[in-house]
Amino acid sequence: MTSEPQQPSTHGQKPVLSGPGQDSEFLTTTQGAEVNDTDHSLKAGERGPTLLQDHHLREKIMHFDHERIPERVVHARGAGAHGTFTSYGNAGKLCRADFLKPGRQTRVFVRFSTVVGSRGSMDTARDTRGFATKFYTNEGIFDLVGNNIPVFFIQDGIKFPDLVHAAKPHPDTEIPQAQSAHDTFWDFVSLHTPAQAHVMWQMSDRAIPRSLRMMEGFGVHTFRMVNEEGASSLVKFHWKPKLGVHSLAWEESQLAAGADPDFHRRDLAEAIDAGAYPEWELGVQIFPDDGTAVFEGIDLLDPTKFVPEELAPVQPLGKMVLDRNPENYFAQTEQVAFHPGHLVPGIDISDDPLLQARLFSYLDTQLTRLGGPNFAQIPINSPDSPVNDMFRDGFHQHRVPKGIAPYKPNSLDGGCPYMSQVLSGQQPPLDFPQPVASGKKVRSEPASFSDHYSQARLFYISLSAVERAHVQQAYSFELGKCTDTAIRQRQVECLAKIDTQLASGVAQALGLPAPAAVQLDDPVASPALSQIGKAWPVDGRKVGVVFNSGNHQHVPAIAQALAERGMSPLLVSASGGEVAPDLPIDRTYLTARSIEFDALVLIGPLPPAPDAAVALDAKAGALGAGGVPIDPRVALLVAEAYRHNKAIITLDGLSDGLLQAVGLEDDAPGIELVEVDGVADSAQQLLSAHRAWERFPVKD
Ligand code: HDD
Repeated sequence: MTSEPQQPSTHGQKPVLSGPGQDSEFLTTTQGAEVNDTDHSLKAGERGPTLLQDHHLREKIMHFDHERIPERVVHARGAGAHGTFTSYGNAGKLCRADFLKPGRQTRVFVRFSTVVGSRGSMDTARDTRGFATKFYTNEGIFDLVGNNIPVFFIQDGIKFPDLVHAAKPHPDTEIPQAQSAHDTFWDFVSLHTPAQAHVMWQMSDRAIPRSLRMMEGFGVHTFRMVNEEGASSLVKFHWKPKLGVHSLAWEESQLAAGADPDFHRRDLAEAIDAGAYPEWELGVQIFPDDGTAVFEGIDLLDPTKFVPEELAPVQPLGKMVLDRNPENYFAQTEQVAFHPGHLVPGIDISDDPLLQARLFSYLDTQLTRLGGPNFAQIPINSPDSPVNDMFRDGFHQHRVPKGIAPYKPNSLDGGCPYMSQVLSGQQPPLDFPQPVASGKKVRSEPASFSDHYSQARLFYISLSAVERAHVQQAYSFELGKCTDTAIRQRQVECLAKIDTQLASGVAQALGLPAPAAVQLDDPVASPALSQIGKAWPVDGRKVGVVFNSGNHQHVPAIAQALAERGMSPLLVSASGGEVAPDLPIDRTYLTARSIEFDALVLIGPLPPAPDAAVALDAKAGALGAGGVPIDPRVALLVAEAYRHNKAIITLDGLSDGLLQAVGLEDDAPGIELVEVDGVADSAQQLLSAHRAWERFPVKD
């Protein structure tokens, strides 16, 4: 290794990157002393032992040894982004929070996450996704710490360690990573049946999102909103993505786990870089606060229950746009600390026993994770509003508080700081004076908490046939990975209480007898729960334009037309380089995999297999024109896109017969043969439905 040339000191110049910890032009120790060699340790002679007196060596290694902090016990794997929330200004009658007033714009930071996997696990695991938003309002931080599924596994926070111990890898082998397809998970959820509703969502396509940009978010619990007059309503929070809710195919999510474990975080970062800023509307379902906390027979304090949108429509309150990637993963995405108890005046909690336990857990966990009680001083956690908390000292104290009387009441610091009401006079109290039920101390739950199946059924019957087929496959896969027959059997019996056909289909896949039929209710379906059958914007959708070195003349026009409609064209050819100045080839046949593309545009003739080594990788032995084998990597790319119901567009006169050559039908749904100037229209129209679901019809 060679040293960088040592330059003479020219004090006073600004370094290229400047800021706290980066404000010297020269490398220094943490004590600010300049360093003139960071490549060689100080030794007693060139071939001699290293000297303990080398402070730079010791300090550098000491800091490196402590670079890692404990990962989150759950939600360890995440991706974040900065953005802005703009209020629609229509919450006046409902909520006094300042950030919901007309014209308010509030800085936000969002962290999306998987739940079960370690920090380095794959993005595309079948799992619930965390959707946590920090609003830096001018009345303090408001954290909305939700998930992409509106119901939870358990009803009481005291069960959280049991749930997480069951879902995490087995404690003896630490296998499997980031998966629920194993004995302990299914052992727990088949015994602790309040989990059945959440597990139903988890076995649906919701648990394998196509993109973090295409997920709904839910506050899950019922919260309280209080207006200027002190009147209270109960609410449930919803995030609605502008791009709609879309998912991967199960096989895609497994392929991505190997081919691109960073699939979701890459998608988010690239979309923001490309200016395809993800957007969500924040909305609330509103329920009267009549003292019952029950709406249309649904217990609003039971976090395993949701309220169908048809019964309580989601009222939009504002829009969030994420338009800036984090500057530093560790400083921001890793160190951000959320807490459901970070609330602002006008937003309050309910008596949901899961929420109550969370209020303790999130502060507590940061003490270990962020090393002490001063984590609110870490820049990503600092409020934009003024702070005067009277807290003193502790690990990692960055403030230098003045005065001698950090206690109340005091006269020595002029009685400062004052209490909020003293300054604002007329405001209603910050704590909502909710009447509290009196009674005996008990460890029990209300009778309404004992319905564990009706909402799992409601969700299932609201899905389209193809979505229900995916659910059945997911249960069959996951239980197929369980080794204990009694656990499989028990879960199939739970399914019989949800849907007879589902239970018998899964039983058949597992080679188990169909469970005894159970009398089931016929709830009214909630069409809002299905992801299929609507048209959505195509912003940031990735279209692979596949061609061969010799046939690129139409590529610039096609790429431009796709980009003009907001899609992201990715050019794929036999080898790297440029198609035109500033139009690089993004992927080669070696680096491309079908999972990355929402649609393919194929420009023939596609190339023959280049050599025997590549042919060895072949999964499809397709023949091109004249009986020459087509490059098997391209054949595989096209075959996978076809199998995953993706749009495939071929060019009239250029790609005729190409699909048949790789053994596929060129008149199947979602396959179009068009002129060059029709490619973008065709891609937009096909992608607006996400996938060509009719390609492989499923019996209803
Ligand atoms: Fe939790 C993290 C969401 C129940 C204890 N949770 C965490 C994160 C999300 C959620 C999105 C990641 C935040 C981030 O990105 O840093 N959790 C939920 C939802 C729940 C829920 C929607 C139910 C409705 N959680 C829950 C319970 C407990 C916890 C019942 C404990 C009693 N959750 C934690 C935690 C974590 C956490 C251990 C890990 C890291 C952290 O808090 O900061 O305290």
